Amino acid sequence: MHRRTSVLAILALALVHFFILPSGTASAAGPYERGPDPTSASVDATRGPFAIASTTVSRLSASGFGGGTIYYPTSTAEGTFGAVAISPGYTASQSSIAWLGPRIASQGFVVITIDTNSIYDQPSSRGTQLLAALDHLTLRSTVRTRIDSTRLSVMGHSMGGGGSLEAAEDRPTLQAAIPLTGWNTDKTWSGNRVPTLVVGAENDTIAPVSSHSIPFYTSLSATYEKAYLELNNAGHSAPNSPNTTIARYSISWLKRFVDNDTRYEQFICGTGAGVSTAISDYRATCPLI
Ligand code: 856
Repeated sequence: MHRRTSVLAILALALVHFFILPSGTASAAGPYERGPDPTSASVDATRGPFAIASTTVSRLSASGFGGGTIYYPTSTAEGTFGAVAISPGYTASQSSIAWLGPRIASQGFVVITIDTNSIYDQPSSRGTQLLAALDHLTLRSTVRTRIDSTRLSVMGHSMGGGGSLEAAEDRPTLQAAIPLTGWNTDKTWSGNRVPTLVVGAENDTIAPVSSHSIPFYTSLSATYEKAYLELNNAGHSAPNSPNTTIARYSISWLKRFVDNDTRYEQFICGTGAGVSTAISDYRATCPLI
């Protein structure tokens, strides 16, 4: 190749991988960033930019949890993805939190919604089962090669949310935890080092924010990233159907802490963060530590 042509080719290649800043210096995008630059509309959307597929994990094939459904981006063009395991609440099955599977996977995560061994399992057991589901994802699942096993996270509803706090405290290498209207008799989570977004519902009478989500949030160490999102006028079952506010803040939290994607910080700590008629309270460790 002519020297002038090869210089141009190298410049063009560099531009694919680097952003040119106003200062004239170039900086690499985070290596785990996936998908296009987000917008307020894209974090609210019912589907993200990735095409997805799903595969079933039968109860018989599962070890340490009750089986589930894996939702995953079909593309392998951007490398591996972070992963999320999600537990339902007391007496509920994965169907109760199914909407979160495709909603989060289409933003660029491998997601497993689980059934628990028993629908009566308590939060500590649900925490252990979330970790077993992550182990299944990374070690045994048919999609294991699509997953970055160093970038894992947990979510759950009610007793499943209480379980997500248990899982985070038990496995501090997790990158994010999101209890959704979480329920747990344990209100002391100062030992949790995992960036945690606590989502409460203002009118919840099963896990009242005054005795669950707010004490959870307050007990978390300010040494680690945390946020409290309270859904205005909402009840305990808000996480059981598609909810734009839950999606927006959960996706942003997972992107920021599982993918180390600072493009999403605007939705956690920007001027508009927590400002909505759908939000009755919002607190976070802003600016992020
Ligand atoms: C949907 C958690 C004393 O505790 C309760 O009454 C209670 C009820 C329900 C849940 C829960 O996980 O609900 C999610 O089943 C605690």
